[in-house]
Amino acid sequence: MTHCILLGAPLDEGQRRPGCLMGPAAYRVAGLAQTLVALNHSVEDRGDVLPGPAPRATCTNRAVHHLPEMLAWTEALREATADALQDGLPIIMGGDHALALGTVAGAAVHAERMGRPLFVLWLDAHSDIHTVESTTSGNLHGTPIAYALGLPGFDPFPPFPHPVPGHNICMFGIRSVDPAEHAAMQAIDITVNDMRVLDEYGIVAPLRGFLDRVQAAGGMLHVSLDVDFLDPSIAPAVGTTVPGGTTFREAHLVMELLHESGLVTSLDLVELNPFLDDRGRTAKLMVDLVGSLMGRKVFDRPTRSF
Ligand code: 6HN
Ligand code: MN
Ligand code: MN
Ligand code: MN
Repeated sequence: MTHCILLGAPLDEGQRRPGCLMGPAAYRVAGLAQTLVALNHSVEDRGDVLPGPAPRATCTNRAVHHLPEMLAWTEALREATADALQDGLPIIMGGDHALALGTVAGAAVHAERMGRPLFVLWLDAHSDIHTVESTTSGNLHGTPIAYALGLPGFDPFPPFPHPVPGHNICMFGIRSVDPAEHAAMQAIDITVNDMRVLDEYGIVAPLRGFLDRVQAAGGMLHVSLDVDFLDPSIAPAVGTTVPGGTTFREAHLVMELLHESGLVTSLDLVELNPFLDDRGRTAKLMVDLVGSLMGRKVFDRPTRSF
């Protein structure tokens, strides 16, 4: 039994399409808490995180928008996530992916306190490794990985607390990478399992390889699940759809393997835009995936099945 702590992060300033701020409400309506309770977990919904007043801040990249708001969210989410980690498993209900600027930082603060290394599993169509300087869209939801790595180019932000080394970060589902992101990843020892890798090897071997490394290092594992990891045909409620995403069965398998590993210590649910949903199906699918991550299975196997 796990103590699950729900944190709402109703931010949508990390991109330009309004709607992600309705995400936490959609997860509550879709029965996230009830799903966890049905799996015998205890649930504490701490409500929505409230950012403090936005500080004055500017940067040289003219494309960047909502920088002061993002600074405020980052600080509030870092504190809320680090606090929640002391009491249980934080599940951050977004909100666009810029929320991970704060949640991964909070996980890093906690991991450092515990004297354990932090690992990050990034389930996304995008690599989100722009800096505040390199982003051409100006949308800061494309930057949290670079921030977590402690890369330069985040001047207005506080330095990332205890940067995560590249070899502790693993990406799955990648199929949209901008030129500056591509260059950044060539220079860093980071595991990029793009769709080419999944097509050739399937999802199991690459994921087990990463989880074995987390286990061997005694690491904490932060999982960041972007709705666009999934194929748009099954998860339409996202502003940045990219064709060729993971299937219903692949995504559930990822969650089941994560459950079996027992390694996950914090979880982001990001980029859900309920305004774009089709009768709640994406919100419900995301809740179902959390169910698999938290131990729901079709059949409990006493021995082996084949
Ligand atoms: N996400 N690379 C594009 C950009 O605007 O920087 C897309 C970012 C998508 C962000 O997946 O959370
Ligand atoms: Mn505190
Ligand atoms: Mn993302
Ligand atoms: Mn994405």
